[in-house]
Amino acid sequence: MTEGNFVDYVKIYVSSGKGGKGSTHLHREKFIEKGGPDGGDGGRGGHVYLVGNKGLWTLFHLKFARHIKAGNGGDGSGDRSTGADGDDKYIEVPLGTVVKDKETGEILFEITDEGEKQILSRGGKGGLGNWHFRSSTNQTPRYSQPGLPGAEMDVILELKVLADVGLVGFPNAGKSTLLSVLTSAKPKIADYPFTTLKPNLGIVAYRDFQSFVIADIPGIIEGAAEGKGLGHYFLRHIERNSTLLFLVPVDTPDIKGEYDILVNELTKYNPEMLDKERMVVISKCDMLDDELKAELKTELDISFKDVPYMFISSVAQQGLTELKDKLWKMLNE
Ligand SMILES: Nc1nc2c(ncn2[C@@H]2O[C@H](COP(=O)(O)OP(=O)(O)OP(=O)(O)O)[C@@H](O)[C@H]2O)c(=O)[nH]1
Ligand SMILES: [Mg+2]
Repeated sequence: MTEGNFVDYVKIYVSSGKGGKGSTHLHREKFIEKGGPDGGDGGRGGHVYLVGNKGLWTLFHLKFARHIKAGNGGDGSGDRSTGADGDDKYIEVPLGTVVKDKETGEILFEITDEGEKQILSRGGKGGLGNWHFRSSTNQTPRYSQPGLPGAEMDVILELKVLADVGLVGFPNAGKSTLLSVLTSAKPKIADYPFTTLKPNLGIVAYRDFQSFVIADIPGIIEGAAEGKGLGHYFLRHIERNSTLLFLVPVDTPDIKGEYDILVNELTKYNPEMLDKERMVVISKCDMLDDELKAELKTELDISFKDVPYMFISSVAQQGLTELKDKLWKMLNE
């Protein structure tokens, strides 16, 4: 995935197909002088459907799909033949996609299950052919119904649950590096603050074909709530995550102090952020030898009494399996 693949909101315009015309046809055959009406019905216009796909995690694939249009129904014809139905369109969306009418803001429905199919825009009905209108008083009706028009609408698709785990940390803490070693995402990594400007998502493949999603967001600094750094508006991307992973580099002079600043900024953004499961990861621990690590551990055991913490190194690949195991446990508790 590339920089900024985190799309949880798209506007699209959909239109279903119009129904085909019913046919006004009179039967003709050699030696039969007066054939009856035999005009067939028009086919129905194509529907536009939304379909749940658990392999999708964002609405990124729809970012540039401005107009999605289903096919028109075919016209009916003689010999009572019905026109073909218009081609249906299937829009695949991640589970947790909420559909709203753009005009009214009304929630239309939500896709929550794999393979769940709902009609977003219904195709117009095909018209009836003249065959239907024959009667005792009119043996040869010369009229039929036109097809009904399709429906057009602007809709908003919004994703409720984007990622399971959100990474929180100061700039340069190693968030993007961690994402790159846990997932196949390739975010930009560099030795300067604010390398990440837009959120990135990655999928962690876990044992037995399970998976969960991690979101890497820009770094947060003290005063973010007042607009310092990149501000904190992008916290909305992790607002709905169930678990927050706080990253503090091992060479930070006051590890607990930095963690407290992060927690404080999150609280200022939305106090409910603190209701989530939390874990602290001390990153870049390859910079520390075992002796120093043991010393630090004694200190941190006291500072982090109420929240679990662990050491990792993305570069030296230390603690990564343990981290995945712990996250998986937290997510499934
Ligand atoms: N020694 C060491 N360096 C690391 C480790 N992880 C990341 N780094 C380095 O730390 C620097 C910052 O890494 P990033 O992953 O870009 O940090 P970030 O938290 O995403 O930074 P922003 O996007 O600016 O918020 C880079 O130079 C990385 O190479 C690690 O495990 N060990
Ligand atoms: Mg980054």
